[in-house]
Amino acid sequence: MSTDFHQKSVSLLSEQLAEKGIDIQELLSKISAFQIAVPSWALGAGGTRFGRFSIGGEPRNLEEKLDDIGLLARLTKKTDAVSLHIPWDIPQDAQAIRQKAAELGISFDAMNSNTFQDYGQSLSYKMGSLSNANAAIRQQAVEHNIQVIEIGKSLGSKGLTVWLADGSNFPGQAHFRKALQWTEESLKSIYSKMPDDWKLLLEYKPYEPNFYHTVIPDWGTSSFLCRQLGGRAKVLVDLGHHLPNTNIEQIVATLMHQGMLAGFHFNDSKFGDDDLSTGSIKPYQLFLIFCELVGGAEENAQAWESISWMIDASHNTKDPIEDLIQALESIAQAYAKALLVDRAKLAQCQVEGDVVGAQEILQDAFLTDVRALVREARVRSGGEDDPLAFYRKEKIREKLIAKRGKNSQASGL
Ligand code: PSV
Ligand code: MN
Ligand code: MN
Repeated sequence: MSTDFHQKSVSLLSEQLAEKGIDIQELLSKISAFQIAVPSWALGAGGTRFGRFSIGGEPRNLEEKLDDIGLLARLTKKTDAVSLHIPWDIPQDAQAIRQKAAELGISFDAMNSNTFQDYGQSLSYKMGSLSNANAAIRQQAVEHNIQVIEIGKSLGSKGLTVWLADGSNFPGQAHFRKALQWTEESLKSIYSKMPDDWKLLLEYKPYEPNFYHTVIPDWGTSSFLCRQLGGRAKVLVDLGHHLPNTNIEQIVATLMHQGMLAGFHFNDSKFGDDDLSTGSIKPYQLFLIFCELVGGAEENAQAWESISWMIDASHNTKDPIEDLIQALESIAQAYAKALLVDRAKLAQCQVEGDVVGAQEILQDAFLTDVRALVREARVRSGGEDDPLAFYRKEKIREKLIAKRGKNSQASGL
């Protein structure tokens, strides 16, 4: 798009919004300030249990993962942090990694522990980790999480994200209450080792890899466990961790009402934990989630700054960097649209029982084309006007393949 055409689009939108009493400058600064962390494991090709197709030029180590995120940061100005997964991303020299990240303008978001795979540790997690009926296995899983905290401390991270694959495949395999009790005790041991300025983000997921029962299947169980730990433990909402048709925006509102929302793992899905690009399947749902977030923060349910933002995606078919550019753009668009909602009028419609009016207000915001706004915010922050076009024009993937090889494989899923 030409610069001239872009400027005309911004002026037109600015005029339209001014008529509604919305100041475009304030919108631009909010959009620019909003940053979303990228997970280290999204930079390589993911896979399914049937196969994995290499994209070529995948980062071969943590340094190269940082390079890719640095590139994303430079092009999009929508991310300034990476979320690491241990043991996939154990730094050989934490000081040097911290230094490199700082040079790229990247900080370390929440650290992720991994007790859902065996990677050479002495006891197997096949039958679970923090909830395992065997105390020695629980202890090993606790120690792993403490090790992750230590690594995070050395990098300047301020959070630990825990996702448990624990559960059972068949009735009778596990004792529901004991498994929950053991999980609570294990989490308490981990929480007690967390620095005072850290937060613990506890994920939930209804099924997979276990298909009969999962120890932390829903937000209620996660919230219950967090409450047993203390004020710095909160619930992490991964958009893919819900049964089809779940009203996720209501869950967000309920958690904010309790001050229990830790943050997000953004992705999208058609069926389950599909980890598809955010906004590619259900953009209206993403917008409604942001409406709750913006409304909840404005009405002081929970401060905007207390919420962590992260992508959690996996790519079997797309170039991961292109996918992340698209995801960051979709998230920014959903946020921008939610900022356009006339909340005072909406509240009025709710009082008057004006269902049609309420729907019109939401759809008016959702159907506003905010692409010029998001682009303008990015350009003003020093990013590329069209990051995807730039990435393709500069043949960045080809250059990465030339440097890292056709069959390089990033550690991760
Ligand atoms: C599990 O499905 C999950 O969403 C958790 O966040 C993990 O840490 C992540 O995927 C990567 O395996
Ligand atoms: Mn997740
Ligand atoms: Mn997931």
